[in-house]
Amino acid sequence: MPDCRHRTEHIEHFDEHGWVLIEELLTPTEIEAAYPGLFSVYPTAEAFHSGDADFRSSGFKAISDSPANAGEDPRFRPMQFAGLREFPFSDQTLNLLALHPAIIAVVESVLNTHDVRLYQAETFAKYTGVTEYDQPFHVDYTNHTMLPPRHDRKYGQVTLFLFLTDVSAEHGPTKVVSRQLTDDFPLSKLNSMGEKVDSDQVAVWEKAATSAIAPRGSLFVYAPNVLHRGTNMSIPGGARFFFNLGYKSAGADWVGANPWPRKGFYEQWEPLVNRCSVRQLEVLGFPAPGHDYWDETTLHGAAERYPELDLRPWCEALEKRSRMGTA
Ligand SMILES: O=C(O)CCC(=O)C(=O)O
Repeated sequence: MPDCRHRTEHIEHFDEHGWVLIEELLTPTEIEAAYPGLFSVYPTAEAFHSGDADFRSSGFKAISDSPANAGEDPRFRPMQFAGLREFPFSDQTLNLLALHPAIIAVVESVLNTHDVRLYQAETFAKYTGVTEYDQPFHVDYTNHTMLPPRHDRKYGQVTLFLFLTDVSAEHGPTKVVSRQLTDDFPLSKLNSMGEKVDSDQVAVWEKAATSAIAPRGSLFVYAPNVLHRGTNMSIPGGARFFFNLGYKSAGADWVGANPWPRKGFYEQWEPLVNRCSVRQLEVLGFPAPGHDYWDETTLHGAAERYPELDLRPWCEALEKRSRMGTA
């Protein structure tokens, strides 16, 4: 069922600036329902900073004193990414946040099509003191797509941060710059591997940047050619958790990140499929009921692979096509 919680003004803001922050798209209850799953993957801020031995904390300490992690200048450091974990997780409530109908509705509006796909889903955790989280301004252009994005919404892609905890000015909020200020700037200079940009230019962007500060449940949405950067976590004993999502228009084969078929052998894959609606499965890439892929054999094979999945919508669509002589 469509669950449209955003407003036209949000999409207008996205069209004008290339980004929008939709405050409290999901409720605190919806977000907190995923905390048992989230905190089976990560230590809470309190657990992490307590200093107690904890297997969930070890990845954040491994190379934190290496030269690659030293200094205070804004750059990309390996430890900034220590908190990335790929979907799907063993907790289905956490997984289903990535496919929440209200998020799919935002993506449909932004990309101006119903035919959308989730191509990336990773949770991200940052803890004060693990590293200097300040990054240079960059766009996500090179590591999400092999080709430059179009300026209209055709073949679109969009990155979204679903805030799993509150983000204040001290929680290293993302800083973002309106696309209007960078429209004439070559993308290759702005990607994360790009050339250094003149410091006067950076100062102009810094002054114009907005910090994405908002409570848990908020959704920060930005286009692949929008300049942004992570900032340092300064809150004592703090942490920030978010779901990093990438959606694209179906058929944009030059855009991608996490291939879901590779997750097919994870033990959490089948339970996730069983919990998804038809629409959520379409967004993961299952052909819709009535698609030409479905015939007696593929339906039989799908029933064998996912014995608990209710395949009636696909069966009914095939029967209808058979009656009409189109199957
Ligand atoms: O943490 C953030 O807010 C942004 C991170 C980011 O842009 C990146 O790691 O490339």
